[in-house]
Formats: sequence, structure tokens, C-alpha cells
Amino acid sequence: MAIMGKQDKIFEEGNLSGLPFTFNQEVTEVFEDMIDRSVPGYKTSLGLIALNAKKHYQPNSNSYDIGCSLGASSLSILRGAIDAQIIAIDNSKAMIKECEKRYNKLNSIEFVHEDIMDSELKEASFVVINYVIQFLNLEQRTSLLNKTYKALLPGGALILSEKIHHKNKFESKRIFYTHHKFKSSQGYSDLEISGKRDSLEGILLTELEQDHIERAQAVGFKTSEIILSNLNFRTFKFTK
Ligand code: GEK
Repeated sequence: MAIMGKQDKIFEEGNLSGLPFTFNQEVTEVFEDMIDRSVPGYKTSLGLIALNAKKHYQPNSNSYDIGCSLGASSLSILRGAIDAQIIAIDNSKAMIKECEKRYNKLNSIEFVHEDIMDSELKEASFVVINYVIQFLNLEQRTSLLNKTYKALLPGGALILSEKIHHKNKFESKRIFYTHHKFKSSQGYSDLEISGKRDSLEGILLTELEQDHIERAQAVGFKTSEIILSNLNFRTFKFTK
């Protein structure tokens, strides 16, 4: 089901309405274009979600799409596991409203407008947190992972995608410039790129690849695997 919104022009010259960054109506309208042009490997991550849903979803259990935005990960779960019962959660009212409008005939996804820190997760076999915990503070990240681990059934899996940084500052700088070039190649001007970076300052907080693995292991996950590595973005799979 390919539904594309408007082109992202939020950070074009003279338009400062994107400061500071929030997932408001304006961002919702351009979200698909924005994430696809800013996150290298985003579409591949969706394909991997479908593959892993097929492998890990257990009949009559729940699947969660945490920080669902416009439901792309939920649709990928359904592509892999057609019988999945999905609970898709986001604290952006504009995103959830748009999902309800688009998918009102799809009974297998329940869209919930809620802060994920308040959500009760249970009886899950497959959980997706695709590019979301970067917006939470460190304490919340641990608490969400812990809650996810406890909600998972034996054999269940968590797919977690995140933007990361590197320990070595030269490596970090090199990847930073390559990511800048990637966004230029997607048609963003230097001004738009730096405008978005400024608006995300202090809102999107990255960690090291190893930090994510150690956190997952500390809450109890049995296996950790990097299933996608693209510039400064990673997709991890953790199983119980
Ligand atoms: C995708 N997963 O297309 N509670 C609930 N939602 C939250 C919270 C929170 N505390 N904090 C942020 N969000 C999607 C893409 S986007 C990624 C996810 C990005 C939500 C926020 O409202 C937004 O919709 C989403 O997390 C992040 O596969 O924009 O880089």
C-alpha cells in the first residue's frame, strides 16, 4: 500500500517553523519523504522487519510497533505475518490521527495515542522500535527495553533501529560528512540540512553501537545481532 505524502520543504530558506523539532501536523504531512531522504537504509529496515515478523510472530500473540509514526513498520509486520495482531503506539496526535484516517478498514492494527513510557506491553512475540529511542532519555531507554523484554514470550524478538555515533572522533566526522553528502544527494540543500540539525539539537541523542547491545544484554536478551549497518544507522535484532 504505497501512500506518499508531500515533499519535505520544512527547512527551506526562510522557513523556520521547524524549530525546535516536534512531530506536529507539518512534519506528519511530509514524514514519509523526510525519513526516506534522511535515513540511509530506511526502506531496507522495513524489509527486514517483514522478514523477521515472518520468523518470530507467534499466533494469538501481540506485536508492537513502538513510535509508529505513519505505520510503515506495522505494514511491514503484516507483510511478513498476515495474521499478526498489531498495537501501534505514538505520542504524536497528528501521526495517530493520520494513521486512523488511512487504515480505518484494517482491523489488525490498533493505533494508540500514548507516550510509550505509559504503555503496558504484554504477550508479545515481535516488537519493533524503529528509530525511536533516540528521542528518549537514557533512563527511559533502559526502562522501555526492560518493559519490552518482560512483555516478550520465549523465542520472541525485538527489532531496534537507531542512529549511532562512533567512539573514534575521526570516524564519527567521516561518517557525519558522508551522511551530509547522502542528504545532499537526496535533494536537500546545505541550509536545509543544517536547519534540521539545529532543530534536532538536544532532541535526538545518539549512542554507540555497543551501548545498545550492552543495554539489551543487561535487561536479559539472550542474543544480539546487527542485521543492518548503513553509515551511522544500525538495525539490531535481540531475542529472548
Ligand atoms: C517507522 N517507526 O516509520 N512515545 C511514543 N512515541 C514517541 C515517543 C514517546 N515517548 N517519542 C517519540 N515518539 C517509524 C519511524 S519516527 C523516526 C519513527 C524519526 C515517536 C514520534 O512521535 C515519531 O512519530 C516517532 O517516535 C519517531 O518505522 O522521525 O527519525
